[in-house]
Amino acid sequence: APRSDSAATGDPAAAPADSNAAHPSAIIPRPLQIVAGRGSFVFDASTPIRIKPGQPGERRVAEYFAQRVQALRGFAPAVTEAPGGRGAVWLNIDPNLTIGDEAYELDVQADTVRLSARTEAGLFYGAVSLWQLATADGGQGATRIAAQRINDAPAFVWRGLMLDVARHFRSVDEVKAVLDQMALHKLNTFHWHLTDDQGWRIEIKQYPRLTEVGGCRVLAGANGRGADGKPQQYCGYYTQEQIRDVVAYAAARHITVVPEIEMPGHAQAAIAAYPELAVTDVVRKAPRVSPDWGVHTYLFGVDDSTFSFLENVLDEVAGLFPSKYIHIGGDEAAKDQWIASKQVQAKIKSLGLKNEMALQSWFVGRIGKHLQEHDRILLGWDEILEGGKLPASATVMSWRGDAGALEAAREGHDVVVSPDRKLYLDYVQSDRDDEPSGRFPVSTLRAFYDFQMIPPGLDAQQAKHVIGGQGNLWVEHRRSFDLVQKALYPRLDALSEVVWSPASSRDWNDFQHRLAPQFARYRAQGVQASDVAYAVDF
Ligand code: TNX
Repeated sequence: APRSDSAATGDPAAAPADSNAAHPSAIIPRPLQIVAGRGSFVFDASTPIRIKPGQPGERRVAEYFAQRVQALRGFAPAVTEAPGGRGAVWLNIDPNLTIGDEAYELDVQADTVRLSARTEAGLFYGAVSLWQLATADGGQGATRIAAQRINDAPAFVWRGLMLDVARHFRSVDEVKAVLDQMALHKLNTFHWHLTDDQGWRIEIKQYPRLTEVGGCRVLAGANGRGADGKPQQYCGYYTQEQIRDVVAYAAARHITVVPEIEMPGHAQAAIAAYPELAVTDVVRKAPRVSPDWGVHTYLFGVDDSTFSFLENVLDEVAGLFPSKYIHIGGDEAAKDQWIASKQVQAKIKSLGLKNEMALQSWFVGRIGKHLQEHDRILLGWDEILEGGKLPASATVMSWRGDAGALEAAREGHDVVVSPDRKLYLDYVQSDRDDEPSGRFPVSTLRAFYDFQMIPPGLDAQQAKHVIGGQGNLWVEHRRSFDLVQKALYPRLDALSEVVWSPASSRDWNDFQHRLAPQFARYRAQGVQASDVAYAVDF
């Protein structure tokens, strides 16, 4: 957007006239309630952010806000504990407020802005909203924010995004860039898909081969050979120090990182590293880490030594991730190897179980018990419901349509909805020629936006078990970070509104208007959003 020199100097008298007029509230996700006021607040380089003395929570939020403002408007407002004065932005954490954990109140008037919350998280979300209002014109220097009063609180406590880093590895900086955007969309749960057939991406001190061997794969395509005829090997994993760094970076943005360690299926990379973990009377030689995607046959065995391995891994994982949930996968465990194994069949018999499905249920129960000893909650894909009774505290992530969500909620389990086709981010967004590769059919921004969080068929009591939703980005088709970003944005905007805003307040037309300033923000931040999706839906 063009800017005048006087605006860039931050002189309030010369500040642009109501630049927000076209977007009276350029906030995504849409707040619960907005009441328009009169006039506008001049926000410029001389606007102080006032906090109370001895309030580290207010200071952290103020400094985060000031940095975000600097990145887009080119000036960093001063954070001060000095009282009094007009023309300031006041931050206030007040434990006596009677609003929700993540709620905030933002009151923009012509002479002051007051932002209040009961918790630091609430204040953080209010600051994100204020930042969006203050950056709606896409320009630099001084701006004006239309007077308004906002009351806001999220509809769901689990507002998630899953990133698969197993099929294609992403660096720590790239993961942090995704966390930055999650925070600016008020998403609070990052589900990190760390292991799969195509790669084991987390350092486990007791089992170094998991990353030495399991962290490398030969890429499929051209028989996995490069121009020189040699196999094209590529490796990547996170050290435990890097994991701690990412967890802290996320926590500073009010995001919990939930790790996923896949079992009993999607285990080929682990078995390539330690073939003794396999069903050893069926798998007689170590496979290689899968160069190809699809559903593979390698399953963990079910003898005590394999459980010791899994428990040791989970113990290290629990030490790295403070999240109360630990995701154990559970999806797509084709039972062929268990069926073919005499050892496994003998185990099924000795446990008095009916079949392989029941064995998987027993497996999940055993791991759940171990996690419970660490005071953690087992989370898994909806297959964990099959074959027997799931431990009461286990939480289900439903992906195969609504069926898993309905069953879980009816049985009294908490459930996070993330149905394939609806909230998956690996589908293409258009059928245009310049659409990057991805899965078919087309999943448009509009379809994403129209998603209904509560599957039809639940009564009010059961519906309370739907604790939230999440978008899942699988990356079989997304080898580069550019492609990852184009898959994420702007569908992340739609997702954030689906999980934060009540269904009754969602409005597609209004959302489209708010996307225009959002694209300006993406451009200013160097985020590679997909303008294909934007163009198609407009
Ligand atoms: C199924 S969704 C999977 C993933 C794949 C995805 C897309 C789910 C729980 N499992 O392993 O990446 O399809 O191909």
